[in-house]
Amino acid sequence: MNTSIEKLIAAETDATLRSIAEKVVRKERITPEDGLYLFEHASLPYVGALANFVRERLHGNTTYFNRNFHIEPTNVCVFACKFCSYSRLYAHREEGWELSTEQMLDIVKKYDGKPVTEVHIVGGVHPKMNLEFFADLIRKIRAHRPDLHIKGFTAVELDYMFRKAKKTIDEGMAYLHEAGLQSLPGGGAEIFDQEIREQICADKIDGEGWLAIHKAAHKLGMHSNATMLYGHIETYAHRIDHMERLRKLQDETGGFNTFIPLKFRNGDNEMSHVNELSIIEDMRLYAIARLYMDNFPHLKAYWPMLGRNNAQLSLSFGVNDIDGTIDDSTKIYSMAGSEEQTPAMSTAQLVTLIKQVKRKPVERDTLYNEIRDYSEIDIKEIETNPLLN
Ligand code: V47
Ligand code: SF4
Repeated sequence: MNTSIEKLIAAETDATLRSIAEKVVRKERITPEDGLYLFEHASLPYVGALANFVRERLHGNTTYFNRNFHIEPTNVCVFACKFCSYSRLYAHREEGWELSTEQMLDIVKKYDGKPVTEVHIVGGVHPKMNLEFFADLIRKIRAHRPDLHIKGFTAVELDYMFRKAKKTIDEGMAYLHEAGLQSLPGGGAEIFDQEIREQICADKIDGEGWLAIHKAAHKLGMHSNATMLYGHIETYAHRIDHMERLRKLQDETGGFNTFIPLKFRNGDNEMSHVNELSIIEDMRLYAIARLYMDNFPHLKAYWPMLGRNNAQLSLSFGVNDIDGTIDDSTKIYSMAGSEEQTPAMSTAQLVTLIKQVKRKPVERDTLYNEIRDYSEIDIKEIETNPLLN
């Protein structure tokens, strides 16, 4: 056993915290009660060291990033989530944006010849952008750039599209998969507990509906991510309930790649009166998530939301993935008050960020196939070689 972990456990005076840590070391699953106990009683250094132990057992120092860009087709949305700073109601759609298929293809074409591997498509739920509209968009992107992995649409968008098209979840998912949709992002999950949902996002798909959409995608062999919006009005028990439901589905399907906690940002939305959490609480959450989500291979800190410095810090608290280059192609977080007002990082910047904390930067594709290990490549070479930067 790792002696520093043995010492950490031996020095702990709380017997419950000691027994939870022993389970982690033995690779035994921790229970919902254990998870709650960690949130209520564990210090940041304690859960941090344990999470780092698990992270290194799974991935060593490897820290993944990808080269990606987003397309946000619209911020017009039929829903009215209280935490959302980004959407504009359909009645006020003149204040928002609506991209045509041609405009979205122009965004894709901007990356011709550039070594991006993924396009992430997510936006508001616009009543006129239906299943056929998006199937057509996906087919056109694939025809133009077959090597680009298309990760698109939250379960909220999909649920709405399928209902409007009068398709079952299985039929709708198969239809988009056939058109070329390859995986699903993790958005829309928020907090599964219905009482919390009623207060923050009453009118959209419920937790069980979200899980059913991801299950249908997994059944087709597609992979997906899962998010959790934390740090608003939820309790520790709600976080555990959320992670437990995800862990159960993952036991069944194995289709999730990564778990992405999303910190609630309070800029310019109907929940602006709710204070944002401290960085200590953020890091404790990442660490406990790493310990709890034992069947999720990856834990991602999404830097446009957390800020690049905090994302870098999270690499010591269980996180092994910091998403991608983004290229200033998303507005969800800048509009919610994130310090990242124009989120874009070059490969050299991402690599530097990871190297500064003595981790190994590895570019991945959406499915975590390794594309390139950057640990031995000089930063100057990355900066000057257009294929690398
Ligand atoms: O579902 C909206 C969140 C999500 C706020 O799968 C907010 O790789 C914090 O799904 N404060 C959409 N969060 C983004 C998303 C995502 C992002 C990055 C990577 C992946 C992936 C998926 O954004 C929404 C909601 O939970 N969100 N407003 C806010 N004020
Ligand atoms: Fe619409 Fe998504 Fe914003 Fe909710 S979070 S209002 S579903 S864009």
